[in-house]
Amino acid sequence: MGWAAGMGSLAILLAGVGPIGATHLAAAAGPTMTLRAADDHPMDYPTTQGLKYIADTVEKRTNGRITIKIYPSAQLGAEKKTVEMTQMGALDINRVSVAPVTEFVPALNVLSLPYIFRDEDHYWKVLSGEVGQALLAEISKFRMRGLAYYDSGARSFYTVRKPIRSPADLKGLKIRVQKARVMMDTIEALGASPVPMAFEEVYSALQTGVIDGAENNPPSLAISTSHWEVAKFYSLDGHTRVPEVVLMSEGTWNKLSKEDQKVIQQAARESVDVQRRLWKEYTEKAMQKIRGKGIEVIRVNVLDFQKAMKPVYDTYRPQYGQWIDRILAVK
Ligand code: GTR
Repeated sequence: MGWAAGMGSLAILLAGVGPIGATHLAAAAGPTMTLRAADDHPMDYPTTQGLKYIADTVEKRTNGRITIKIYPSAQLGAEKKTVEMTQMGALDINRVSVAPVTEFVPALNVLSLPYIFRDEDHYWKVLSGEVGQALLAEISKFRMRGLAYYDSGARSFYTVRKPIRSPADLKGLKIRVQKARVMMDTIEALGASPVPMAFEEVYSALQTGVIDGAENNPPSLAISTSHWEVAKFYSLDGHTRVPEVVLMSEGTWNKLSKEDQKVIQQAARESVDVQRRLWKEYTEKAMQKIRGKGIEVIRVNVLDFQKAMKPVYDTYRPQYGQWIDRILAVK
C-alpha cells in the first residue's frame, strides 16, 4: 500500500470513531452508530430485557461506538408493521413473535403449527439445533436476519364469559389471533371464528365484546397486559409454542463490518440465556397473579384439542412436510 492510500484509510477511520480517543482505536475502530430496536412488551419484560442485554453488551464490547436504543411497548408500531419496517431498513433490530413473521417467511409456519412440539425440551432442542438454525437461515432470503429465538412458552385460550373446557366450547366464539394465516387456520379447526388484530387492541376488544376471547402465554396475559382484568377463564390447552425471534434488517447487517457483525451476533446468542431465565420467573409470577386475581384456571384434556387440529396438518403438510418431519424427528 502506498503512503497516500494508507493515510487516506486512516483518515476515514479517524473520522468514524468520533469522540473516542486514538488510544482506543484498535478496539473501537469502525463507524459510530446508533441502532433502533423495537419490542411490543414493556421494558421489564423478558424479551425486552433480552434486547437490553444485547444493547449493553454491544455498547461495552465496541467501547461505546455502537449504541442500541430500545423502543418498548410497541412505540414504533404493531408487530406486522415493525416487521415491514425491518425489511425496508427503517428499523434495525426487532423482537417479535414468529407468528406475524410467517406472513413474510413462509417456512416459519412450521414453528407455529399446533402441538408441533412435544414439550418444552423438544421445543428447545429443535430451536437450538440444526432445524431451528436452518429456519433462522430462511429469514435471510427475505431481507432480514434471524439473530436468535427467545422463549414464549405455550399459548392457551382465555375467555370473558364462556369457559373453554373442551374443543366443543369454542364453537362459534370470536377469538382474537395474531396477524398470521396459520393462527387463523388453528382457530378455525376448532370451530371458532378467528379475528386477526394487533396485540395493542385486544384489551378494548375483550371489554367491548368485539371478541369473546384471545390466546396467549401467562406473562402476556397477566404481566405485559391487563387482559386478566376482563378475561376470567384461562384454559391451559397449550395449542401452540410459537417462539419469539430477534430480527435484524439486512440493510443494517450489510452496513456493519465483519467484526461488528460478530459482536452483535454473539451478544444476541448470549442474550438467549438471560431471556430464558427471566421467562421462567415471569411465567411463575404470572400464574400466581392469575390465580390470585381469581381467574379460573382450567385443566383441559389436551389430547382432545390435539385431535381437532388434524385439518391444520392436512393444509400445511403438502407444502411443509419435510420441515414438519425434521422437527418431529428431533428426539
Ligand atoms: C406475545 C408476544 C408478542 C405478541 C403477542 C400477540 O406472546 O410476545 O410479541 O406477538 O403475543 O399475541 O400479539
